[in-house]
This record gives sequence, structure tokens and C-alpha cells, in this order.
Amino acid sequence: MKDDSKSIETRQVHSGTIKDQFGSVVTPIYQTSTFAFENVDDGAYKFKHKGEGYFYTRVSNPTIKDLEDAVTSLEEGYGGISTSSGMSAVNLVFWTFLRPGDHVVCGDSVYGPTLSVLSTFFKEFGIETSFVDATQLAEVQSAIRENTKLIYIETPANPTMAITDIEGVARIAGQQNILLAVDNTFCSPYLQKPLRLGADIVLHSMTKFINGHADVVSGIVIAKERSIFGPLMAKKNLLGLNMDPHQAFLVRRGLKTLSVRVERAQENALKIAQFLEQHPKIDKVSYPGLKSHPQYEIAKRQMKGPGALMSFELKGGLEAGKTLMNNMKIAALAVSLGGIETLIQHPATMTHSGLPRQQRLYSGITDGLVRYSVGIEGANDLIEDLANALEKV
Ligand code: LCS
Repeated sequence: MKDDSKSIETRQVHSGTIKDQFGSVVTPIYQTSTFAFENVDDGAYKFKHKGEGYFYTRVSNPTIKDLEDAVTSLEEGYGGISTSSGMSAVNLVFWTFLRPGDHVVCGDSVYGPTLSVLSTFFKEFGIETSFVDATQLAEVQSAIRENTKLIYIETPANPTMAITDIEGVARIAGQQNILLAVDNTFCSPYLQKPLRLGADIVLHSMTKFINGHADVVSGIVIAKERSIFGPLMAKKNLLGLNMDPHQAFLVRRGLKTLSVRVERAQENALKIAQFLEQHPKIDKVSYPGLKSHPQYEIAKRQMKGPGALMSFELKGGLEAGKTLMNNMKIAALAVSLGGIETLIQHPATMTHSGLPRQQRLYSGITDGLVRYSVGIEGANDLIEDLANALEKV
């Protein structure tokens, strides 16, 4: 079924394009690196019209295409390009649209390696980046230069949970003909649709909510228009950033339950955030579903719900946070997020440890900040787990 008029709940289960000769209900794993041509003319045609038919899995494959079409349908884009990891999706955007001498405006609170790749690797190639507090539209506006080619934001941001007004940034980008890319990993297309809000490119680490089962690393870039899709596809092929058919099969399976998982985890998250906010040992909770969140109103406007991630600080700072994390029994002390199991981690020494301390602090990542990714376990069990660990603090 390919019918974009249906609800997201229906499309996450059915969207895709592949029908095999046996009527398989689930798209099979086409675990093949290459595809035989009927004759030389058929081969020539498929090479000339890339995207029609299959000839080599680095370029395309039915299982991979099925996943790409499904996620593209949920994001309401023109076309999607899946990649081996979320970082290869991030890098694909930079490699495709940036050249030496170009300038990028990037939110200062983004996933650590995204920030690192711009501030080290791409800088060495002559591409300069201004990191700005993207929650302040005036900062985004004033960072724009004549050679700015790309605005890159992540909202909610990892791990501060800062929310950027996508429509507001899209307006700034549109006025100057600058591309806007939004990392939608923390929301998934179920909660937020950046392309509808004016972005040109949306990307995901599908390792997180889209797959949702902590068993695959993968990514995707979705383009709003054909003119953006074409160059991305060409670069993906040349750089060899493709995913594997088996990987695609697992992610497609995970995607089928996206709305159910996100709804359930988010229901837990609100209860947990409310519990933490009133706890005497907690200093501050950052969760877009709490009125105390500085961008609560923007979150309500652009997200269907506040999601399943939060970060918080304990009154006792780093030492208190360490005691809490070391005493969790249900939540695993592990990086990654967006899975059915609850995870807790320490950004300053884990996901964002690659950044200099000054840069971390500038982005709001204090030494005591704890990030908590809520799963679908029982809410009361998760609250009890936190309460018991807080007792030890
Ligand atoms: N974008 C965001 C917002 C992320 O959180 C991550 C990974 C990536 C991109 C990169 O995706 P990957 O290559 O890992 O699939 N975030 C992680 C995190 O917070 N903990 O472990 C990985």
C-alpha cells in the first residue's frame, strides 16, 4: 500500500513499495549485493535511470528502498536516503552541500560528534561554522554571512532538551536562500515534521526511536525536493554510506510500532518528569512537557507531544549524579536513546566527552547533567527505581 492520505499510524505499518511474487506481507530481506540484468540494454537502462530497478546494493536494494519510502512518507518528503549510521547521515548532508570557503550556522546544543565533525574535520577542509544559541532567533539571524550555505539545528537538542522554533529559523533561511537541515532524532516523525515547518532536509539517527529496539545502528536523510534528493543520493553512492539489507529489514520492523512505543514512553516520561521536578534532591528538570521548560509554548506548537527524553541536575552536582546513576536497577547505565528500554547516561563523560569543557559549558552541558531516555516499562517501577537511587544520594 502506498497511500499518503492515510494516518501516520496506518502508514508506519503499511507504507512501502515492494510487492513480491509470493505476496509476502512483510518485505523480504533481499540479501544480495548485485542484481542480474535481462540483457545488456536492460543493464544500460538501469545505470542511466538510477532509481528505476536495481543493479547494485550500494546504490539501491528493494529492502532498503522499502524502508526509505516508508520513512519518507511519515516525514512527508520527496525522497529518503538511508545510511549505515546516524553519523553517516549527518556527514552526508555536510559532504553534499558544503565546499571550501562555505559557512555553516549550527545550533550550539547538538549531538557531540556532530559538533566535533564541524569544528574539527570540516574546519580543516576550509568550512567555517558559527555555533549559536538557536533558541534565540536573533542569534541565528545575526550569524548569517554572505557565504552561509547551511543552517543546521537539532530540536529538542541532545542533551539539553533546548527547543528551536523550526518555523522561525526556516523563515530566516528562506529569506536568504540558505538550506535548513533539522536533526529530528529526538522526536521521530511521529512527534514532529520539520519539512512541514519549512525545513529543506530532515535527518535521523534511526538507531533511536525509528528502530526503537536498541539492536541496529542506522540513519536516514530525507529531502523535501527532488533538487535536494539527487545530490544527496549521488554523494551517498560515491561515499559508500549505504546501509545493509538486513539492517533495513530490522529497522522497517521496528518502525511498524513507532506511534505505540512513543505514546507509551512519553506517557511514562511526563509522570517521571513531574516526580523529579518536585523531588527535594533535584535542582532542575529539562523536559518539554513541563511548564517550567523555557520553550514550553514552542514545543506545544511544533511537537505533537513532549517525547520520552529529559535531562536533569541534582542539587549535589556531579557526585550526587554519579551516585544516582550507579544505583539505578531498571534503567541501564548506557548511551543511546529512543529504545523500549530505559537508559541513563552522563553527557559530560560519555556522549559529549569529545568536546572541550568550555564548549560543553557554553552549550549548557554542565558536569552534573544527567540524561534519561524513558522506555515502555511500567511508570511506577521506573519512578521507584529513581526514588531508590535518590535515597542513596
Ligand atoms: N543525531 C543525534 C541527535 C543523536 O543523538 C545521535 C546519536 C546521532 C545523530 C548519531 O547517530 P548514530 O550514528 O549513533 O546512529 N546519539 C547518541 C547518544 O546520545 N548516545 O549514543 C549515541
